[in-house]
Amino acid sequence: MQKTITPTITAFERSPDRGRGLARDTRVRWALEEVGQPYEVRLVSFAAMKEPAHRALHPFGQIPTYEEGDLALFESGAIVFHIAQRGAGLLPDDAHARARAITWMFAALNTVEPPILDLQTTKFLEGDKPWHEQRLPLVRDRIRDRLRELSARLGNADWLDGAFSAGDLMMVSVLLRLKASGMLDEYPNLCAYVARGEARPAYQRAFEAQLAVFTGQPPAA
Ligand code: GTB
Repeated sequence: MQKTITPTITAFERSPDRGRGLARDTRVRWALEEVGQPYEVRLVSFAAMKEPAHRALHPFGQIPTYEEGDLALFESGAIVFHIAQRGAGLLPDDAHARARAITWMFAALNTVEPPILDLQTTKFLEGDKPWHEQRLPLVRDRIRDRLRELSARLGNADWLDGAFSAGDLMMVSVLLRLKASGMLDEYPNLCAYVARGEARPAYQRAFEAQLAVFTGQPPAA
């Protein structure tokens, strides 16, 4: 990164997944680790997220946020993009390759993540609705459409467009939310793609740091 100011991000004080990588600070931590930027974390409770002080940083009262000097950002996509633009290794130098990597970030957030979020919503917030059992297969089919298309595009490649980029970081982050559903298993190349992302040392460090909030154990140096 160009600046020497250490950024501060926010993360859950208590995450429903107990720090196992599903909350969106993981992708921000991962991006920071990829570019070698040290960072600080401010943990926030669910109540504090809705207080004016936090809403000044995040109008929707959520995590993650990112503060760097007098710059304050919210939205994990915007934060990862900012980190990728400032640091080295997440966006190619070639202008066209860079534009394509950014396109994949948007594809992850705008095209692939929405049906995956629908699955979480219907599972956890709509389970008691009389139409829940009818809706579930429709939502699953919409996810399958996207997975089939993504799988076809990825083919046998390691990453979506040449070298690993912020586009892959975002796409792997989005797909990780499907692991527990078993739906990824239908697409072996996507499973391998996600595993490649998870195997990256920067991802491992990000995961361990988030988990450490819940275990109380500092991540291995
Ligand atoms: N579009 C925003 C972004 O990408 O930054 C969405 C941010 C968002 O949804 N933040 C969630 C949040 O703050 C945490 S990540 N929720 C609290 C609230 O809205 O009051 C979503 C999330 C949370 C927990 C799990 N989990 O434990 O499994 C997974 C995902």
